[in-house]
Amino acid sequence: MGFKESMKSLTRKNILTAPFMKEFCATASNMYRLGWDERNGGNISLLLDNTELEEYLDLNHVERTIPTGFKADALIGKCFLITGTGKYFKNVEKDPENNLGVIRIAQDGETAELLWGYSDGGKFTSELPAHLMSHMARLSVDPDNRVVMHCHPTYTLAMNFVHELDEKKFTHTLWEMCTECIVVFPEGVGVLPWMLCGTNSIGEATAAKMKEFRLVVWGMHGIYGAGKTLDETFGLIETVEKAAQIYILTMGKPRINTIKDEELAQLAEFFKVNCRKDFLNL
Ligand code: 2HA
Ligand code: ZN
Repeated sequence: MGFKESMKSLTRKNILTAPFMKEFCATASNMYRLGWDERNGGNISLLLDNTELEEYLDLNHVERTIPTGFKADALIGKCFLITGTGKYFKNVEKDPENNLGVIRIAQDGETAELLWGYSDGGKFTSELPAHLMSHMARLSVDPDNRVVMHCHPTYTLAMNFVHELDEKKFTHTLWEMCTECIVVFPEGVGVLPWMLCGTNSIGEATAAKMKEFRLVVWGMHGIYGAGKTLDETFGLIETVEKAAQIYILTMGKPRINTIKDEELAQLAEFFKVNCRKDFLNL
């Protein structure tokens, strides 16, 4: 070990104290508290900054390698903090090292190098294809994207069973339910039909939608969100879930008052957001 390397290892900090780790754990706990992640439901991945990560981990030390089963060449050398397969959001905060892992995409683009975590011999979420493919899609349209988040929010899921799974109609209903919706997700919500989860196919379908939307509903399963920060991504899903809750609570009752499309357009104009005009009926 050279002088520079040994200085680095002497000053290396405990990763459990890292701000990104604390925020990640707090986010998982919040999602659990809201009932979005029963049992092992849901998964989160956060793209890390390698220079920051090096303050906590020796990036030359690989614990083990795990094949991913797909190519992610655009992510070679990039590191992610990501939830483990079969792990419960309920337990993330009290035992991050077992429930989370830090992986780096190896030079071949299809192997994950485990740098930290999954301490009981586990591995990354079964939804790794949807996560990494979504990261690639989002980064291609927004270089600042860092987060992909999946969960099963109750009212959003309930809405899937009683509302048409049509992107325009689904988005329009959400926009109508809360004044803030069109400002928070002006591009709307992408919608996929029910598909087999955990596969490369659902990963590819999700990533295709992610080029256009930061939110993608998985029909009768849950939702994916993407964003620059954990807060932004959580906030997107939280806003959809709130709107879906209002929809379910008012469903089947006479709608005496509604937010009109002209009013939605006024909101978009006033808050200077570029909304999907074709999702409005003007
Ligand atoms: O990993 O939510 O979609 C648990 C899930 C799968
Ligand atoms: Zn799921």
